[in-house]
Amino acid sequence: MTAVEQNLPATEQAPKTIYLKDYAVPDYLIKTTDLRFEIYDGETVVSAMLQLYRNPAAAQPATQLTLHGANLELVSIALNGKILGEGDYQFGDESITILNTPEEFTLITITKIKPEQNTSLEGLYRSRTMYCTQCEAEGFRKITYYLDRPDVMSEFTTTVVTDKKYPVLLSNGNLIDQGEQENNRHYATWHDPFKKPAYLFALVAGDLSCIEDTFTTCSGRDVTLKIFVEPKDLDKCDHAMTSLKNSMRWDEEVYGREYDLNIFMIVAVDDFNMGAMENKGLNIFNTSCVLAKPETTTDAGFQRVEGVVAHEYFHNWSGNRVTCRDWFQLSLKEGFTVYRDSEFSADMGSRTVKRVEDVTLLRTAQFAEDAGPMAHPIRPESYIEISNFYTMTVYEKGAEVIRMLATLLGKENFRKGTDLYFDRHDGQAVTTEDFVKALEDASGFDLTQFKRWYSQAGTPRLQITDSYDEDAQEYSLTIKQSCPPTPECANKLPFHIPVAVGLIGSGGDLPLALKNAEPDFETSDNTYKVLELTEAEQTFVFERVFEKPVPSLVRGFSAPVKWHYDYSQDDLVLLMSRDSDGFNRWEASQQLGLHAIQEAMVAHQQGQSLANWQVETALVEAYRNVLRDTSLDRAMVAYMLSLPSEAYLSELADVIDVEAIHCGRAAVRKALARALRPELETIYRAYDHQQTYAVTAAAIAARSLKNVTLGYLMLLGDDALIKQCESQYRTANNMTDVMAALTQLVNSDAPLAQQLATSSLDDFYQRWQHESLVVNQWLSVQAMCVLPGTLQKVKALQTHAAFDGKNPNKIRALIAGFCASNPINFHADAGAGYQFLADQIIQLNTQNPSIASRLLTPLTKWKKYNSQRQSLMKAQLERIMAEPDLSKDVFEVVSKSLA
Ligand code: B3K
Ligand code: ZN
Repeated sequence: MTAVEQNLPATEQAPKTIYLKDYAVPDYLIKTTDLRFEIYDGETVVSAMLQLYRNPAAAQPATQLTLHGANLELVSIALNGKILGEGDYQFGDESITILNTPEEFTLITITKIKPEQNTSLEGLYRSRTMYCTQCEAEGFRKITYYLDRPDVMSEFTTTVVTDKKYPVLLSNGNLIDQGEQENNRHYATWHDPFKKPAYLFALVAGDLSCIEDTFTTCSGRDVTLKIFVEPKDLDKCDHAMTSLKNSMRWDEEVYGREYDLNIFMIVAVDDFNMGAMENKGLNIFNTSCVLAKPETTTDAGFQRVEGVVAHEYFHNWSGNRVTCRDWFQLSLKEGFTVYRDSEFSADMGSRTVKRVEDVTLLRTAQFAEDAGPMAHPIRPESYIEISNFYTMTVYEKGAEVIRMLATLLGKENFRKGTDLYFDRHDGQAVTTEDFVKALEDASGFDLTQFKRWYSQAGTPRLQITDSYDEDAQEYSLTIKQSCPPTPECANKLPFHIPVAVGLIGSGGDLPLALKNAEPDFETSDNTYKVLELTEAEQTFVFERVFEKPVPSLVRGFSAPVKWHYDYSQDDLVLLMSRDSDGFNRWEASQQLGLHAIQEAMVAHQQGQSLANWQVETALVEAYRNVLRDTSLDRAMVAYMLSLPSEAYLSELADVIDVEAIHCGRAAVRKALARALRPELETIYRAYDHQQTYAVTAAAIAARSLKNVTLGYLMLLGDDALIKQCESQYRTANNMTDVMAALTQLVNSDAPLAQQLATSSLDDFYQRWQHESLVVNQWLSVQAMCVLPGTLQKVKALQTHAAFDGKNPNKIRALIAGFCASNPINFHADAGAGYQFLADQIIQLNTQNPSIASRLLTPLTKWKKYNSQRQSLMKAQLERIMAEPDLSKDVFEVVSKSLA
């Protein structure tokens, strides 16, 4: 029963929904914000002096002011120097309203907060030895009374006063004063010359060490760069610093964006709800996204550091200089910035590999979100709790939407558009409409229809058919688009979709001449064409096609869609070896693999044993060719060899058959391992395990392929191979190879592997127990073990010294590792996994609502399972729903899932 159904008094009723259509400009604006933080053990006193004035753009001159505020103890409040009494203001739900406010005034509030007790990790809180903040989206209201909305931008001056046991005192902007006080205390004052919304405010106080460097900007200014960490982590900052400098240079070269302050700081904290935060001049990072060194960090970890450092740095322009008018516009900064960081990573490493990784994430996690109860457009129309909308859709699909704009406009026009956008809106809080308008104005393109990508949720489907007229030498592609209904909209209008294509003939790519088309001046490559699909159904005719081609469709995944064309196995084998689009070679390998797995799944569903499952010779030969093709990028070989994941197979299914997916996929992998053993062993043996570790694209690629082959070989259960794997675990000089070997030992059911897994896990913990981020890897490898009995182990690990139920990284490693990344075990044992997850949510609901709500994701998918699982999952959602004091975060996700 919901709060509404229970007839509760108004204050306890269901939390209220906020709508985009209700947006109104703020009544007051804040010229300057002067903050003073007196931090004492157990309590912090915050004094805020705000210069307020009526917003000339408001519909009517306001005579009262409502400020946001949550969990604050008000000490005093004064308007223009006069202390206000109880009749001068009223408290509301997370707010205070000051009555009879004049045109312009100074408001001074003094409040007390308790950072030590703040387990939500929003606002000012304590992480291990330091104090830090997280204000986006609405955390600033937990610090002081304020207009905590992004369209109120103010100039901040911040003084932090603490005991000297916290020697480092930081905030946004430039240090303008510092000094000593009585009682062994000291202070620092920072001033940020750039107006900003409160969500970009940051403060740090702690005993921190730093590495320092400088960057000379394109106009010749020297910028000091500092990365602050706990002293023990000082040896793990170099990669982040290099990534930062590369990002700064790249943003100058690719977008013409120069950094604007004389100092840029990053602080790493252990307890952090997400990856990092782009506070002006003072980024605060989860340690997992800053710290990296070969002995402790995997290649994926190194790449994550590079990507997140770049992402947060790029926000300085896409987010900070030009910010969001309201939170419905979140994708304005997030989609654009993800697109920017993804292009940066593509330029730093391998473009095709990065694209494969991004698309894999998109079509497992984002497509699943689009198909579930929380589906929303990249610009949502409503929300209950904005924290729930930092989603795959807003971020990753948002980035795909920007990518499509770049594809449609072409490189030059896109850059003209972004230049105009930054120039026109510098210092403003704007909307996605403003962004698109700038691109239209700069390029002359009409993006009216394209804007449906911002307002319609759901993943469009493309049904593609073709015909070849040999006499006319014409080849036609007919594309039909549709989009399934989502909670906010049943009938979708056609999208404007760029469909990049090529045609493959017997000698490779064919030249493309589109019938009745304007000559294309921009592309020099006449074998690649972007078709613009705008109708529900459209036919594109190519002329002078001298042989029947195999189409290479949606090249580079040019649009976030699910597409289907009826390829034969031979077509796919051809594309896999001959397509000039590297992404589509991989795509063909995935479709081949998918067919093979689906066959095995059917056999499993029919009760056949998969013990000696065989795959078709053509498939084996296709993979053999890939393994032998030394011209191919090793990373691409690794990805081609990695069959579609269980998550992707689940996303594709109408009803998810957990066991069939797991067993079918495993059977195909094992069949390939048996058939390709000599080639796999050759690659594995050829790898030089003693070479010096490097994080170059080539070295990462070589490790990745070697470890994929190890994964296949370990399926054979052969003692010699198992010993080889254990030897890799023991002797590797880097964490990528150590973890790869450990993962294989842990997941193999061969008795020898199990025995070695136990000893290796013990050894690993002994060795790394003092490195928190490494311990997280140890937790997740166990949580993700596919063998039976994992839930019991996870429960036991919750009481292990390695686990800390308050630390989001540990929760993600152990709890999410099991519930979100171990389907075969999460869905086993008559719902024990579901109950376990619900227990965790109930516990976290009050402690850290935003983490609780994120953890819920696997249960929200309940309608995709068979009826028995559906009822077990639903029962747990209902159990959560019945809890008293449900946070807005959890309430929104559970109620929408049950609707
Ligand atoms: N902007 C932050 C995310 C804040 C999430 C608040 N719940 C990090 C980022 O996207 O760069
Ligand atoms: Zn971001």
